[in-house]
Amino acid sequence: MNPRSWPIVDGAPVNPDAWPLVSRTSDGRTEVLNDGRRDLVEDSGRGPGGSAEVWGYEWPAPRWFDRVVYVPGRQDSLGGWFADGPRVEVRVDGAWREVGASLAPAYPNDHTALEADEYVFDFTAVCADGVRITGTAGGPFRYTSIAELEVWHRGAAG
Ligand SMILES: [Ca+2]
Repeated sequence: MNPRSWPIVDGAPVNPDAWPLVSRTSDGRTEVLNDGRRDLVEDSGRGPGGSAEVWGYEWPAPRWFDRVVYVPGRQDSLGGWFADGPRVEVRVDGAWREVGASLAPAYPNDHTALEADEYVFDFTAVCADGVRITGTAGGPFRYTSIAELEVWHRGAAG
């Protein structure tokens, strides 16, 4: 897969050379994560499962960012949401660690989580070469879904 260009809405785009980092996908369309569209979705409905869900990116070199926007997939009563989390983790010097982030709106950890247009995680700026949201898959079919994952550097002090 080729690196994707990053949609520029405002602020500084930090993903011009982002590579997808995912645990499993239904259809292998990882480009859905940062194609700038919210009408195409991917999910983790097939594959081995059983471990933490991961949707994220890695970059060839560290960069600063302070916001992650997660756009969930379609509404579905069988799955697509996180039963816990999702948490934002970053990779610094090869190790993943959770960042303390504010989240708006609050994530309900049930099927109503898919009703929100987006979830915005804000945190003190970090310099990392990877970012991901992670948690346990919810619903009877145990999968999560995604339409877009944006990473921004708003320039907050860090
Ligand atoms: Ca998309």
